[in-house]
Amino acid sequence: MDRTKEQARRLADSLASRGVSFDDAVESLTKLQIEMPSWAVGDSGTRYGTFRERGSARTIWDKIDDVAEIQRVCGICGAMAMHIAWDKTDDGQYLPVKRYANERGLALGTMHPDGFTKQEYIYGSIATPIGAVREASILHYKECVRVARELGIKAIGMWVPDGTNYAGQDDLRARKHRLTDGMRALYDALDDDMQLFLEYKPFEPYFYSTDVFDWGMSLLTCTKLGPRAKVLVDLGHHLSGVNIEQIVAVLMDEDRLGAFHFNNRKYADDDLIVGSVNPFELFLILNEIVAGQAAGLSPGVTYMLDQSHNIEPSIEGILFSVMNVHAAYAKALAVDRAALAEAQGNLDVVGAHRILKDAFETDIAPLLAAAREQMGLPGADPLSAYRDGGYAQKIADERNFGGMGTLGG
Ligand code: PSV
Ligand code: MN
Repeated sequence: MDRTKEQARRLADSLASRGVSFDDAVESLTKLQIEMPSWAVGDSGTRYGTFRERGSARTIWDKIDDVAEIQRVCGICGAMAMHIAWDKTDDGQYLPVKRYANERGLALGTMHPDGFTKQEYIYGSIATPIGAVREASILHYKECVRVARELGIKAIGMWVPDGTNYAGQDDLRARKHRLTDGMRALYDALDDDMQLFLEYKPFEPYFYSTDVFDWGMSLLTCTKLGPRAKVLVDLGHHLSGVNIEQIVAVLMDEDRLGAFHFNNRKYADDDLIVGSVNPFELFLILNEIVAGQAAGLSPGVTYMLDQSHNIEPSIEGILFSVMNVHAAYAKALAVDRAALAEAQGNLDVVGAHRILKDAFETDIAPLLAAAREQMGLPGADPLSAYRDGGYAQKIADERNFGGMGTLGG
């Protein structure tokens, strides 16, 4: 037996002793889907500036090509999430976009409306005191729903970027009412088979208050709207020390966990490669999902990346992120659930904690390799397959964007 097969056999035995089937775990790994945000493959930056990347996507067509390449080597990224600020087409036509994506084996994923790119949003979009801006925001939401319908998209991912910068600037309760009324207008515009994912964020672009500041505010608003309004958890949108996995557990239990924006933070909304700062936290989040789903909760959670790749090549950053989520998910599948429940029942604090650590430290490479083989991917390591495939060179050659300053070109 060769070394790889021997490693797989040993892992299968170890998993079996935990009540986990190797084949079932592989099957689950092939079924995971992570939507790629169109905005992660173009150039992005900070408020201090944007570094340009050789070969970065310039148009919606480039973005689709890049996601198709990501899907070629990862196999679990079959949809591109859209943002109708940045993906707006000049002629308002979106069917050609859908056709182009479908021809490359991709679907179009969650639709994100705008609320921050225009001058009129200076005091906010839907919670602003200015009635005309609120009305324009509602028209924009309705247009996004119309486009979603045309493209077969079933979810709107709503980040309300509104807030205030100074105490006393606006009436906080009045803002809450404007927010709820605006979200109701959006919710009511949805078709019966569409969902609304409401994202929260404690600060930025405003720094005194934001209108949907945490998961509680998002949940409260969703509860008022109806059962198809659910909370979107962006991993970067928490203050230091917040226990995100507990938020996930509570939302699942309430049937209000809608979607994730994966990324990692060290200080604020850093939008770094997910799993790069705190892989144990990522594992614990996925562990809650696996545990909840085993209990029949939130079967249809939508996963997306929401990252900015400012110094690393975007596609490489995205690939490594997808690999990190896939690995964390594999480890979450490797938890001995019966032993964990028993340890918890026995008040065995260290024993219970150790069961999670054992799963986290399990070498799950054979599971991922088997899943990737089953999906017919070019290799067991997506990043290496990408580097070997020549796509980076191809887009660097083809996408002439007029020079990169001191880097030449
Ligand atoms: C805001 O920080 C956010 O997380 C929202 O999801 C936006 O749509 C996205 O980032 C794009 O920057
Ligand atoms: Mn986000």
